[in-house]
Amino acid sequence: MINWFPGHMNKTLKQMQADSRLCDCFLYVLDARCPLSCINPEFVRVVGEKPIIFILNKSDLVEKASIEQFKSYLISLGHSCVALNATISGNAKVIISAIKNVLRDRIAKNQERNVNFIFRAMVLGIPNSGKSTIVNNLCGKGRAVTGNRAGVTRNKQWVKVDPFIEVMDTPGVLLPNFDDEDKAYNLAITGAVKDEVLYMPDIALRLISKLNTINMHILSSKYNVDYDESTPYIDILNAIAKKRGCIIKGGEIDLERVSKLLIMDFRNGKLGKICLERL
Ligand SMILES: Nc1nc2c(ncn2[C@@H]2O[C@H](COP(=O)(O)OP(=O)(O)OP(=O)(O)O)[C@@H](O)[C@H]2O)c(=O)[nH]1
Ligand SMILES: [Mg+2]
Repeated sequence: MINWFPGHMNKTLKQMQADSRLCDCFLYVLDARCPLSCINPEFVRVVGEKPIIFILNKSDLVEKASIEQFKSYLISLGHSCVALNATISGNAKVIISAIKNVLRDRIAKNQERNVNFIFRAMVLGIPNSGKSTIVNNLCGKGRAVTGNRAGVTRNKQWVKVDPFIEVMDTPGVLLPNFDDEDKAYNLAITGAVKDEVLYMPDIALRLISKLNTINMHILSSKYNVDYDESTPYIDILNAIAKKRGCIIKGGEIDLERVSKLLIMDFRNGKLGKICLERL
């Protein structure tokens, strides 16, 4: 697969490492459609030994059973974890409770000594996982710029979300290389990688393969196309193109357009609540 780790991400990581000294805990945002693919080994150096609260974001796009499985798994590793749909105003309050819970001993000590102290949490994760949406939800204002594509946040910013808590939004950082091609495809499918650097038909074919493994009927019922276990994925994509009028002059299939259509339908939840990973 292509090399997609842009140079500016190294600079971002260095900055995050420097800023992390000021932080008391980390809000590690995972896309609930592929939580394991969102774990970035580079973040170990940023987080160190400090507490992590994993946020299974975009949980509205995933079936409940998967959310519960991943939540139990992350908790079993000794971390905190909350599931979230950050697009609904007020939902992120659970994060404030989670921060207060992981820092409860330090908060109690401060109260004993009657000192006011600001605790700081850094929001980190791969691009497009919803970090800025979470920050906006936490402060109730459009403070952080968001967008449904990778690489929206460029600069760091501290935002007060509670009398005693500030959070910092950070730009998304991808894994510098992939030993696991499947994880790379999950990130491409869910929109963590800029679409401009991807060959969309390649991503669409992999999505078809994954969806058929999960449930053979997802695509047939959504697009009203016929196929079985032995149908080549490209034929399924062509059949969807015909049904949706993705045809160019001369009757040829518009592969790029049908690929984008399928991927966008998945990203927007139009194919149902689907997790791409199993534990
Ligand atoms: N369905 C759904 N969409 C979400 C959720 N959270 C965020 N989004 C959408 O995901 C897209 C990306 O959100 P951002 O908050 O910009 O993501 P980010 O992690 O800050 O991205 P970068 O700054 O590029 O790293 C936006 O279109 C959001 O509306 C969620 O819980 N559910
Ligand atoms: Mg952002």
